[in-house]
Amino acid sequence: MSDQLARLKTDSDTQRARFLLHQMLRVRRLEEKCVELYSAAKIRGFLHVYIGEEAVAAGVTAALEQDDAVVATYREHGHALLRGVSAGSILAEMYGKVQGCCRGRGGSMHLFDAATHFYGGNAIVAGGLPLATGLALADHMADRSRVTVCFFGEGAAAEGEFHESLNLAALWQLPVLFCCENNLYAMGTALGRSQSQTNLALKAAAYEIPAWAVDGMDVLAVEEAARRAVDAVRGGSGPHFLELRTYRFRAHSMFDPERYRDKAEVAGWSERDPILLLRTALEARDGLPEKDWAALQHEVDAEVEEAVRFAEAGTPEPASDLLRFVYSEREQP
Ligand SMILES: Cc1ncc(C[n+]2csc(CCOP(=O)(O)OP(=O)(O)O)c2C)c(N)n1
Ligand SMILES: [Mg+2]
Repeated sequence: MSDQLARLKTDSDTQRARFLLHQMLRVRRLEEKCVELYSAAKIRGFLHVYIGEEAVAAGVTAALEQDDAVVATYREHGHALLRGVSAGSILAEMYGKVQGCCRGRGGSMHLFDAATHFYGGNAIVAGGLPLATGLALADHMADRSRVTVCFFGEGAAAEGEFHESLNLAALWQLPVLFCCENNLYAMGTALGRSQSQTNLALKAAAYEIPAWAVDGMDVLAVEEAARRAVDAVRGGSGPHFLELRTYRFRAHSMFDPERYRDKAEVAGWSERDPILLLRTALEARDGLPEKDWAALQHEVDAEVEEAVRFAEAGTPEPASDLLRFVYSEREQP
């Protein structure tokens, strides 16, 4: 019996799984549409999709409360969507329209939305770690019970900011959950070609941070691990670290000839597509009749099509506004 099947025991497990399946599908469809729109030159600039890694964002965000903060990388469309940034404002941002979450000034890599506590969207590898640590420090000093979750790729472990952030978070026992999205490659560099220690949880353990590795293709396992870690962080046990073992099915970005990995390797991982795994487990439990699967797809397609309409109908920022927000517009006292 698969691990997922073993986790689906009761009706409420099945309901929960269907929710997670829906969340993963929303991310998948939105990004498939992004790729299509990019190819049609509707979206420009850089575009890094998360296709294959959806179980990580879906499982972890499902364990959060509304006020919790999230910091992510440039591969962050799904994290933003699942935290409540609407698909319309995400797409409008990529189109460079004022209706985007950053008025079209940030684009794909810099989604940001203070209202949902989604603090980016960071193009600098490891740049999110000190930001998340700072947010957690502020919460700690203000005695707030909020948790900050920081997503980053395994490539970040080679950066000084990773080590500085883990050290200070542990030293000051800050309420932050570090989620390392280990998809085995940093652009074209395999983990073992850049790191002497490839066990990432051990790096966190060196800073006295409780850390464990999770199958990042199994959304139920991710959610369970995230719940445990988030509860511990919220309960005052200091920072925690999850290494989520996953894989991206598509190229690093839209400009990547993928010469560093075999097609057979990608095909092998595709058999563990997180959406396929969960759908199969649900069907085996009679928890997803064909008509429900079709309805789910229909719902997700409708959400994405509506987002495209919203972005297309948006307006570019007038040239006269382009110097706004360089400095604060607040009245000086
Ligand atoms: C400080 C810094 N160095 C280099 C780059 C160029 N760069 C962009 S993405 C990337 C790979 C990062 O890989 P990883 O952290 O594993 O994230 P993934 O893309 O796999 O999600 C690099 C080196 C950058 N953006 N920032
Ligand atoms: Mg990576």
